[in-house]
Amino acid sequence: MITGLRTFLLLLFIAFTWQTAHADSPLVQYPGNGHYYQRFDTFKYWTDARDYCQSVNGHLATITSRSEDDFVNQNLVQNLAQPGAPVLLGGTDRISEGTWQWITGEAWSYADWAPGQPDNNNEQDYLAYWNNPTYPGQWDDSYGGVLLPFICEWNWLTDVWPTDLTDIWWNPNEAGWGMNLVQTGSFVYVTIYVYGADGKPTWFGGGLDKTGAGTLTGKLYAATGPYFGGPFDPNAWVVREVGTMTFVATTGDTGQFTYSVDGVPVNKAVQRQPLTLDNYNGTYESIEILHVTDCSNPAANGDDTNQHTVLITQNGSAMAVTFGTLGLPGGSCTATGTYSQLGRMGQFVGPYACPWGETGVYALSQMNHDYRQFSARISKNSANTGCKAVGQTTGLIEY
Ligand SMILES: [Ca+2]
Ligand SMILES: [Ca+2]
Ligand SMILES: [Ca+2]
Repeated sequence: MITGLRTFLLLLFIAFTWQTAHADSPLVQYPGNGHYYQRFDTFKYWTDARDYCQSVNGHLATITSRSEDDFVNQNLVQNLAQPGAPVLLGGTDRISEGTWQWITGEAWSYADWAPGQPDNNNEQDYLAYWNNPTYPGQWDDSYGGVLLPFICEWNWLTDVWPTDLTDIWWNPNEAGWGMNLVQTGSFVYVTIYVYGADGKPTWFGGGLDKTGAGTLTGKLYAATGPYFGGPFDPNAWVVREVGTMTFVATTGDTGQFTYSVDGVPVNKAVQRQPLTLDNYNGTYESIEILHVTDCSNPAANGDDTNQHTVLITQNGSAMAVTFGTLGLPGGSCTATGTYSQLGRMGQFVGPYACPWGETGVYALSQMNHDYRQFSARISKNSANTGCKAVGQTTGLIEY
């Protein structure tokens, strides 16, 4: 009995902390610079938070003025963030102790340290809103090895989670129903095909608008109309609002879809439905835009644009990607690994090696192929230089 109660309380506690841990803030825009900000309450280490913001095409927030500071603090931190949990920002002094830098390269011209901070207590190198009621809105140097909430910043709304959700989505354990998403810009049209209480085919539709990074919301509609076997009488078409829907993209390939029809709530985990494997075999003229961090030689950090010839050989899920680096001796590097695909989007990951001895891990995600070109997000981690490159690439097939 005691054990049962304890288990119940433990489960209750887990459920409670899980829920609060995912109460991400809404997306807010600061009129002063037009930028967008969102607080994420899935706790991460600073480097993982930095990588996450990059993966959704933003950056850990940089606070470069009193007014930006006040806006972000008042809308995302004070009385809003989880009590006692510092909120990570995109500043660090890990390269040179005491020399604080923004990860974007913006000038360090403004700071709002709490009294006594930064104190580098036991090697603190990462900037955070302290979220301490004694020092409301002020900053602390915090730890890289503690899981904390964080704030991403985007310069443009079109940058906020720029995944193209267009695909057929389903739950692989529930074959027989599904939904189509068709995205243009930050708008997504949804068609859900399910079954009514009578077991007959039923579909709902409506539009979703982006309301946060990876979050879209909208109204859901049902329609009745003339029998398909007869003449189409437009006056017989009747549309009725039945509820609301929310799609939360948990990754580029998975999401949580919540909707209601006349008060009946539905909550489903969905993912892109596997259709076929695209054929990437070919030689491409490719451009990649990379953001490079963590190099043991700090001078190698920064933004990088490269033009490559990329050779892709593919046999089913076995894939090799050879990428040349213009201006470097020794020719090209080759990554050998596995390709997989859900719906329209593929991914590849494998170790790479170069003739000059460099090795590392090369990954492409959100790969999209449309006959003569491909696009993908790219990440490349060098075992030799420590450099981590994250960015985007596109390639046009060569004749
Ligand atoms: Ca900023
Ligand atoms: Ca420090
Ligand atoms: Ca400190």
